[in-house]
Amino acid sequence: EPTGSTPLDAVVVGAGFAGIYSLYRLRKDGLSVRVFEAAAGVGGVWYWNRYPGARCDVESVDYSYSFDEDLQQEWNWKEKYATQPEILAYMEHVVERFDLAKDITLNTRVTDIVFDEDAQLWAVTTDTGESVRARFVVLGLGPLSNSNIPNIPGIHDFAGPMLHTGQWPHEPVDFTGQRVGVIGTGSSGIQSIPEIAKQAAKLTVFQRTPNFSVPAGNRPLTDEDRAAQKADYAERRRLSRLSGGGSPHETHLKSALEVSDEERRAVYEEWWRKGGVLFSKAFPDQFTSIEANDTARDFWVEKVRAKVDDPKIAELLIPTSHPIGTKRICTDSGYFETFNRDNVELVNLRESPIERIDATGVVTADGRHHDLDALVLATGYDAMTGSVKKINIVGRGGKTLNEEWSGGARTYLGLGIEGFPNLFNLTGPGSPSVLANMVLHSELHVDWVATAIADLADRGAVLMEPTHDAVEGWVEECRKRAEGSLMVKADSWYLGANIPGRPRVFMPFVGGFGVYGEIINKVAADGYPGFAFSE
Ligand code: NA7
Repeated sequence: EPTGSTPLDAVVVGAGFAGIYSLYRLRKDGLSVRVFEAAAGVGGVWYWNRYPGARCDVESVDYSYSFDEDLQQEWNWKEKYATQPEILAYMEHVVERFDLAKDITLNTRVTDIVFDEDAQLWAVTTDTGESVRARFVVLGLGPLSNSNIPNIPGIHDFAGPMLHTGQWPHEPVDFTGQRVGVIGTGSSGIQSIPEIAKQAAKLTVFQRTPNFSVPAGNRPLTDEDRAAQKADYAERRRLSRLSGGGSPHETHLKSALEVSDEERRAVYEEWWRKGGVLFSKAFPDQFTSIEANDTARDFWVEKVRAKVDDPKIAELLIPTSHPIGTKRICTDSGYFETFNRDNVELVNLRESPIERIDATGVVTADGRHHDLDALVLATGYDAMTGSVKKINIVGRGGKTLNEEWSGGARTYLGLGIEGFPNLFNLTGPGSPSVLANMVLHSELHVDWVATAIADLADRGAVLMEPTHDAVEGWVEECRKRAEGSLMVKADSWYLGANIPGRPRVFMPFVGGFGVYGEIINKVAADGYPGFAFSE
């Protein structure tokens, strides 16, 4: 766009759940909007994460948009926990249903976002050479979108296919007859390992840190299930918005330490049956009291020991490095049982770290060469800030966002950044996004931003940005809340601890999705204390 032509109202970066809804909502509010998406299709992480077994750990009925009643009544989820292809199909359906594609430019990566102080506009440049100007920038980059490729000596010498779970090829990968290695036992490893084991001639799992995982309890949904869910949707959404994690579930009323052993056991059994991440939310003090947390851990350990035939392997699979739930608890379908198979070997990297990778496999410190035809990297992400940092974002006074965040991410309410007026970072640091249902969280953020944009016009202002004190206050609030919980006791990606050299700052707001929503909506209702406005 030549300088001088009419600027857009808003540029949205990313066409995942947050970006798609941003386009829908801002366009509905009468704004001119363009979305840029680096991938060849919409979907964000659900476009990329095509690894076998990829599935959401939030129930499909909850992990879907609430903004349109007809949409939520008409869409039929097939399973309790949707697979990646089903979620992607849903997102494509939403784009088509609301005629969004015409404002989405695919195959286009935003490289620079630079604030022009004289024009009071953002200049957005892409890798296809396009340049546009806009009053507002909405970053919907996703907190888990920048793959972490570990810096293992020789990794690029591997001659066979090397696949990161978050950049999986589109053509289905067939491991039949192959010797496959998987590095990493986080959610992505734990979901893909059972599926790969079924195909491969031999599967070697390279485990540095074991993880807690609970059976998903997935099942197909019947017509009756769907009818019941839909009849109750309004109430389900209401409870979800008040809840800690964005799903309609409440913990037991009493502490894990107040109830009898029998009752505690019964409660854990019930939540184990409910499946997955919910297990860390059976009692209200599981994240604040290590004694309470230990009761959940003991129950979990007993369950896992019963699943694994070889007691020595069972012990290797039991985490000792962090309290249960302080890294996002994983959700599986037969993960621990997979280690009972003859074609699966667990390599304990704590005892014998990876020394190097060569053309034909992985060499561990004990001198073993693990021969491999294919290597899967389930090694996670430079989380929460990784994708933001890849873009050259320059705010007031020529200061880059990377400079602003060099000591760790700093935001006000997880939405505004000091010195970056009219730029909103969705579902990132300072928000509870990664601890919550990302779809409802995206809606919460986008609705807040849309309201703020409308309110800005109403007060006759052009720019809004958080004050220094407001950012300081929010950073401190997030720090205090995190330190009051057990969440800081794990070397997790919440802290950036998985990426060498990153400052250790606990990034998410741990006070709960409902509490967070109340805080940000009250700020809006009170006229945006903590934001400065200018004309
Ligand atoms: P995670 O949870 O970050 O897991 C990454 C795994 O990869 C974890 O087991 C790491 O071990 C391991 N890893 C990373 N680098 C290495 C090296 N260099 N050597 C050996 N092992 C390594 O990523 P996921 O993709 O599984 O899940 C991300 C989120 O997506 C998940 O929490 C859900 O919310 C959805 P470590 O623990 O660092 O010792």
